[in-house]
Amino acid sequence: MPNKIEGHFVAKKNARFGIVVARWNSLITERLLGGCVDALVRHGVPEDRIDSVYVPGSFELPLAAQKLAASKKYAALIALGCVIRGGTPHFEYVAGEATKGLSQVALNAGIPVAFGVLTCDTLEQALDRAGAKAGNKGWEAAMSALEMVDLLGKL
Ligand code: DLZ
Repeated sequence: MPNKIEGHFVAKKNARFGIVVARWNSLITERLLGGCVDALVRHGVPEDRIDSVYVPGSFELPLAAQKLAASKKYAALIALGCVIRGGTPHFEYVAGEATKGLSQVALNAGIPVAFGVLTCDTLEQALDRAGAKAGNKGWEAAMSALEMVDLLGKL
């Protein structure tokens, strides 16, 4: 049997988490933030070890995440946003840049940057993924941050 190395959903002692939240579509992103904080706290992260930073829209998430990563204060970052398709190509640009930028921050800084950005066709789809029918993507992003912090500590 190969050695199996995996992360668990546990809060590392003294680990600090930074959440970057887009204000655009705040009806959704506030719910994502609620789910995200709830997941972290329920898994043992004290609230005073969680910082939330607000940016105007999802396009700005990577820059704020980069600045937080550079501070070296955080075990992981979690980016929360909601991009809803409209009648213009804005959707592709905003969602694409947020995705690329956030993954670059993670690779450059060497810390997990969980992707909690919804990319939906409609507000209804977004609501479903922000605490209604399809769970809460903010919660899921927090869980992946916890798992990755634990995993990286073992590698
Ligand atoms: C401009 C814009 C548009 C059209 N749509 C969204 C969206 O669905 N979700 C989101 O988070 N942000 C959107 N924005 C704002 C951009 O992310 C950005 O804040 C502005 O273009 C200013 O740089």
